Amino acid sequence: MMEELAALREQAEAELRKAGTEEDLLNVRTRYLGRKGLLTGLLRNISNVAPDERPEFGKRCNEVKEDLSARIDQLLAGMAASKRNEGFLRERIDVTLPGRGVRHGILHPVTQVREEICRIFAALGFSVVEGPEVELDYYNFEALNIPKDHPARDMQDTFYIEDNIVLRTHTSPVQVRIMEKTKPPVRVLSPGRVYRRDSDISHTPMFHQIEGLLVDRGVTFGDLKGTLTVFLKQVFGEETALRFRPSFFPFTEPSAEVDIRCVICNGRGCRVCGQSGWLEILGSGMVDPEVFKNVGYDPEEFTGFAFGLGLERIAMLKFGISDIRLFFENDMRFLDQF
Ligand code: 2NL
Repeated sequence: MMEELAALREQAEAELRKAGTEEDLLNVRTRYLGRKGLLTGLLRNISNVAPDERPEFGKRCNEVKEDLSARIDQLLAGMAASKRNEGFLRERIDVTLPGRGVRHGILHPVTQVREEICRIFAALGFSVVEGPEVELDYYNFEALNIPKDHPARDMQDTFYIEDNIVLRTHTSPVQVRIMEKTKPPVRVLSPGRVYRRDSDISHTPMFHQIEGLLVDRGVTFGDLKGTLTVFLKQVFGEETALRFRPSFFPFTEPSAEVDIRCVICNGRGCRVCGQSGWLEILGSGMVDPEVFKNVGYDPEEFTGFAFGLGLERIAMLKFGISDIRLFFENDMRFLDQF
C-alpha cells in the first residue's frame, strides 16, 4: 500500500507537470483529491494495511494529500497571475503617443457680425431687445403704417401662419412692442431671424436683421446721420466714404438709404457694386408720426430715428462671400475660414 501511495503521488505530479490550463489542474484535483478520488479511495482501503502500520500510512496519505493540494493551489494562483499580466500587457497604454488634436470651433460669421454691431451700439447707449418670430399681423404691418394693399403683405412675400399671424418679415415689431410698454427716451437694438418668401443667389427664406430705434425729445435727422456715420466707420474702417440717399419706407418720413464706397473696387466700378462704385448697406429714416400715434406717443412731443440692415449682406461684404446660401449649408470647409 505504501508503494501504491508513492506511485499515485508520482502519477499525480506527472499529470500536474503536463497540466497547461486551469481546467487541467481542476481535473487533477478531482481525480486525486475529490470525494471519489484515487487518494481518497486508497485511504478508504486502510483495512488492507497491517494494523501497526496504519497510523504511519494514514499520516503519509494526509501528507501527500496536503502536498498535492498546496501544489495545485500554487499552480492555480500562478496561472491566474499570468493571465492578469497578459491582460495588463494587452491593455497597456503608450502615454507618450501624441493625442488627437482638439479642433477649435469658431463663431458663425453672421454671429460675429451681430456681436460686433451690438457691441458698437451698446457703447452708444443702446440696449439689445428680442421678441417673437411668429408675430401678429398688427405688430408686423398695421402698427408700422404698412397699409392692407401694400405689396409686402402679399402672400407672395410673407409666410402666413393664419389670417392675422405671420412669420415676422423684419424685427420692427419688437420695437413697436417696446414702445407700447415704455415711455421715451428709448434706445434699443433688435437683432433676430426674419422670414420672406424669397430664394436665390442673394436671398434666403430666413435671414438675420438688426434694427435700431432711438426716440426722445428733439431728435433730428442730424442725430441719425451722426450715429450711422460713427457706426459704419467702425465696421468698415474710418476712411470709408458714405452717401445718404433719399428713399421711402411706410414707417419713416423722411427716409434715407445709406451706401458705402464699394469695398471691392474702391469706387471704380465692379460686378459687386453693379458698376456704381457704391454698396447699399442699410435703410433708415425719422419715425413716421403715424407709428408714434399707434404706440401712444405724442408726435408733437417726441421724434426719433430708426434703421434696419441685413446681417448676411454685411458679412458677405466684410468677408468677401458671393453666395448668401453658403451661410446656411453648415459646411465646415466654408465656416472654418472665418
Ligand atoms: C431696410 C430698412 C428700416 C426701420 C427699418 C423702423 C422701426 C420702427 C419704426 C420705424 Cl419701430 N422704422 N425701422 C426704419 C427704416 C428702415 O429697414 O432696408 N432693412 C433691411
